[in-house]
Amino acid sequence: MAKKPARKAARAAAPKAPSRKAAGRNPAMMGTTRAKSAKGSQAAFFGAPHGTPYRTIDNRPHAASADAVREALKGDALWIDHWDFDFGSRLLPDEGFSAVDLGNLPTRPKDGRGNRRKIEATTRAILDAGAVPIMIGGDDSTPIPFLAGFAGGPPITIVQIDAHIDWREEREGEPMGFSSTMRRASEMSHVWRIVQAGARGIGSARQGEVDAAIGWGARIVPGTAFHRDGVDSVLRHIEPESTCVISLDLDVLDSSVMPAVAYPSPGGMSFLQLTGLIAGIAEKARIGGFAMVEFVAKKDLHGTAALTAGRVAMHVLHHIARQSRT
Ligand SMILES: [Mn+2]
Repeated sequence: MAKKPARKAARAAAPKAPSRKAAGRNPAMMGTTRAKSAKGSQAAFFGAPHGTPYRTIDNRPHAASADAVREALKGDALWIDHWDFDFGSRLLPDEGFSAVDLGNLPTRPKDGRGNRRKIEATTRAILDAGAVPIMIGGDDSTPIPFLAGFAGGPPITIVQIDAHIDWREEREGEPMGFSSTMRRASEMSHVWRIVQAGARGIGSARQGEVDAAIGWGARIVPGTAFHRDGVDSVLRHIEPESTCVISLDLDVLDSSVMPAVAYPSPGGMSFLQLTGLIAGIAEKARIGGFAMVEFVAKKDLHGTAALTAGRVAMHVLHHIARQSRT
């Protein structure tokens, strides 16, 4: 067992270090420094532990997601200047790019309205600072205010990568919950197109929801089509040079690689398929925002799922860094 550091001695040796409370219990996200605003940076992470709850579904299991990802990447972060073989380069460039971690929003499990206000305001503030917002939820209701925060900017294409299409008008009388994410997004005037990749199995959608999505013009590429036709089955729906906001529900990954979600199911994407899709989007268009949701830390087996989720986020950060230099 490792010897515990002598806390009093450490404090005495570094009297000017910020308190543990001020610094946050967890490390900053890999590739970032902690900050209070996104000013002067090109990308900004924040955690959104809770969104809009359903009366009968506990949203608290998602609250630790961002911290679990920060923790899982702690080891890699020490080697951030090493060669990253996924890219054939270093993960991030030497200079000309900086990303910050704004920490976790002070959301509360049952305060849907307040949580939405905080998420939307934070997203907007990051965009106003000229940076790309990166949110780690929370359940899949957290992207609703995240996407709302893009109002007033250029039209966006949402690329929703998810095992479920989330087009319910309401569920349990709640219209802002995680089964209604794309339905609410479709009502936002700045949302120009919705592309939905990876739907599989049975979810909250019935035929009526599928008809509504197709009727609106959502481009739905189910998992079966994605597995058959590859990344191009999705990329063909993305206009060159468009601004894409990626809304990733981690349950799109196969349950064997991502058991740590609320609703794991078989037949999903591999890590390489997902990161290949993200690379394809970054090559053809511009990543204007990224939300990653539905992680459940206590269902993680050995921290491997948190590392998988973290590496997906690092892939996104890599592409954002590249696009901000061109
Ligand atoms: Mn889902």
